[in-house]
Amino acid sequence: MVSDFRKKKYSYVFTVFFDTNKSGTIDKKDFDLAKEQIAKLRGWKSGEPTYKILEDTLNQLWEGLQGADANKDGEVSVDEWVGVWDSYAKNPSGAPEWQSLYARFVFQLEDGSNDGSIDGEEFSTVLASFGGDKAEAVEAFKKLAGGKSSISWAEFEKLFIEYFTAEDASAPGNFLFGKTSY
Ligand SMILES: [Ca+2]
Ligand SMILES: [Ca+2]
Ligand SMILES: [Ca+2]
Repeated sequence: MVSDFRKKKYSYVFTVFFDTNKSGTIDKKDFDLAKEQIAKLRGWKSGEPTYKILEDTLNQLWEGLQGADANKDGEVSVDEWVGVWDSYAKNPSGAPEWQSLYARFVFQLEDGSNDGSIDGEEFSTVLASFGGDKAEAVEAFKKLAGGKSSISWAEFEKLFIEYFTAEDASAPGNFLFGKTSY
């Protein structure tokens, strides 16, 4: 049984970051659109190595995510999505590879300066590019980082697990996707 709180968190990531064309389900088209959005944000052009890495990573994520398509209709519905993250919450270390790939992908995407840590500006810029509220993301980062100016990959990794597993509304990981309340 998935609690309402976790369901809201999972659904938020579904709607804002995965269902990029807002069709109500996730399929390959969402990944193609995400690729264009991210490439535009970073100024990466088709044919450049950075663009190729982005493309390969998104393809790997989509490939992995298809394991969530329980009824094999080529799309991942909200219910199917909630199901995979509920399984993740039960055993994060035994989760399918794409879920940890996704954590690394978000970290690297947000670390725009590529210095191994994410600061509030980097965080809020990326979240706003996906349609999130920038001011809210700045506030969320403060809670996420516990008052520090940046977070490392080791910290991010723990916060990522916390986002998808925590039932406690005050856990810092809840702020990982730039929202201050659910
Ligand atoms: Ca979609
Ligand atoms: Ca499906
Ligand atoms: Ca950085």
